[in-house]
Amino acid sequence: MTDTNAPDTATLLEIYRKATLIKIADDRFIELIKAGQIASPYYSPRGQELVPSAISVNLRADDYVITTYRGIHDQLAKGIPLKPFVAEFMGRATGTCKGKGGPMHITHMASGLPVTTGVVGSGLPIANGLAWASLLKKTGQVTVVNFGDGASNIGAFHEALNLASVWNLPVVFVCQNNGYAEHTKYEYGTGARDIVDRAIGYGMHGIQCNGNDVVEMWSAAREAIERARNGQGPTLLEAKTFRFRGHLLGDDGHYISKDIMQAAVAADPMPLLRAWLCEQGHASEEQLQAIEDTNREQFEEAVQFGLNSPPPDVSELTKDVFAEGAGV
Ligand SMILES: Cc1ncc(C[n+]2csc(CCOP(=O)(O)OP(=O)(O)O)c2C)c(N)n1
Ligand SMILES: [Mg+2]
Repeated sequence: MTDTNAPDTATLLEIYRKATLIKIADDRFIELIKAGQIASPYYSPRGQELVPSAISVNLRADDYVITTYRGIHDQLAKGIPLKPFVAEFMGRATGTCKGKGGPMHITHMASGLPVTTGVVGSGLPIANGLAWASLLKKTGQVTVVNFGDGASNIGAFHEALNLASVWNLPVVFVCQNNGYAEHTKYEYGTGARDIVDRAIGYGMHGIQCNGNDVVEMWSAAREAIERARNGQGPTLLEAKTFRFRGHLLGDDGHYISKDIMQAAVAADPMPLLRAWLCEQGHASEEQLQAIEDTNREQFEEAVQFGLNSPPPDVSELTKDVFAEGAGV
């Protein structure tokens, strides 16, 4: 009998494909920024790859994912096309937002990525709006909104959870708890022992999982997404994880103790997943290598596409500012 609480081999390999694509993109963006080929602040998701990879295999193409400045993992996992994605990151005219959004505001409606925002916590009320529209239109879409542990201390988090509960909205609130908000450790800024405990106060279903464990993350996401899809309302899903490269590129991590860092390195989800897939007989070394090679090739094609694309023309400056028909 198939164990419905565990992902099958094809699903696991799809999660691995997404996770390695994120890791490759992360390494390459850092290289390009350091080489002066991209001018941008950069918030690395290294260490958090499995969270959106295991979530998105449970989503429909038309489901929505909202994310933040630390969002390339969420965007790639949802399936944003690589060339316009990289071009947008570089601020080029061929990007998903014609180069006018840049890395902080990458959106792509066709991939179900309507909002990326740098304003901490602001994605949550927007998720409610999208979910409310899906309910009214009876589309069956689910909205997943990603945010950090720090964001759970912002007013918008609490207002959004309350309203989502009252209106029984099809939203999954995914807190990617990486233990830090900028350079502030969780315990210094967060009163709740666990973020998932905050679900109780809003009468909401809550799940906590190890976001770096592929099976735990996949089944937690599946449960939350199915509940939302079946009319059982929202879930607060706390995925415990870690970010290896600090808050933003250039952060030397001096505020993270050696012990914490050592434990995090030992629990790095990427080498662990690779070894586990082989041990469990889901794939051979060669198969996994082939997945990585294909990802690397495709990402590099996208990088070259971006580098060879022009910046937006100055005539674009006043376009796309107001909705058509707004009469301005
Ligand atoms: C409303 C608002 N307040 C403050 C900031 C500055 N800021 C940027 S990131 C950040 C920390 C957020 O931490 P967390 O929610 O844990 O997300 P992580 O960066 O760890 O993914 C802060 C305070 C902001 N962008 N928006
Ligand atoms: Mg955080």
